[in-house]
Amino acid sequence: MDCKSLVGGKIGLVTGATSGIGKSSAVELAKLGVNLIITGRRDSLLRELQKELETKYGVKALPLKLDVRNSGEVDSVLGALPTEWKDIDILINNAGLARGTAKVHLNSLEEIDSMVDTNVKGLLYVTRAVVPQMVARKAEGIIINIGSVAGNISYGGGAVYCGTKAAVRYISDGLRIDLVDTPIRVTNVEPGLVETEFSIVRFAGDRDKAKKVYTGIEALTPDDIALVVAYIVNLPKNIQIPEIIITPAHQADSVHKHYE
Ligand code: NDP
Ligand code: 8X3
Repeated sequence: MDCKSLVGGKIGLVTGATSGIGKSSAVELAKLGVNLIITGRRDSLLRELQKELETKYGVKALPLKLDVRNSGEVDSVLGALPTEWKDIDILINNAGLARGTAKVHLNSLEEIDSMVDTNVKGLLYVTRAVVPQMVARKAEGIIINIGSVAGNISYGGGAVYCGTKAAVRYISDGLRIDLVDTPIRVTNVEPGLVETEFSIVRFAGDRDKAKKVYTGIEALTPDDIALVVAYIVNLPKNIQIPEIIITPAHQADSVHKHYE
């Protein structure tokens, strides 16, 4: 455990920990000595990560198969946590996705539902399952929502995704206001291009198409975002960062990017 950690021994919950930003964030938090509830739909990847966190970083990890779109599952799984895992202090609302690049009036119902249900409703379901116990315990909690630069400026072919991330930004702001009389801090982390499975999911498994998104530009890595997540989590308790935008050097916002 890092001896400068202010959060060693605390309990964190990361949604979407099977891949990308969520997985890297779990690793960085484990380096700070945080015991971790790791969630996602792909059970075998959760178990692999559990092993890595426990053996490499010496923290405890609890893998929980959880689809954030399913409110009943969120309530029953997170409502039945073993006693030693109930007092969650750190919540990383990360699970999310984009589907396709169709014009908004041509998006399929499945694309619309999966983005809205995961990125907006799922985040709200997890928040309502976790935050009340933080408030009741007067915990010095920290909530990080993974938004996006796409939530600040919309782009063609991404209206639904951008709309969901704008919602995440406004939900983060509202949550921060609702918790202003508590010690809990809320940060909306807004990354630009990060090379993860994100584009593979967006393009329904077409890896060549996904690769092109990051060809000619040095994208961020999920580890880059995880460093920022760990930095925020490990700040002294009087410091709150309401939002933070992180882009590669050659990206100015969700629209302006320079490809070599
Ligand atoms: P990945 O596809 O690599 O990871 C997405 C994670 O979300 C996976 O662990 C996946 O787990 C999980 N997830 C998706 N749907 C669900 C669901 N219904 N229930 C539970 N977990 C789910 O992408 P990223 O790491 O890039 O994405 C993480 C977050 O970062 C997302 O919110 C994304 O919008 C945001 N973001 C990404 C950027 C990028 O350029 N990559 C930029 C800005 C923001 P599983 O499939 O196992 O359920
Ligand atoms: C993903 C970043 O710019 O591809 O949230 O929309 S972007």
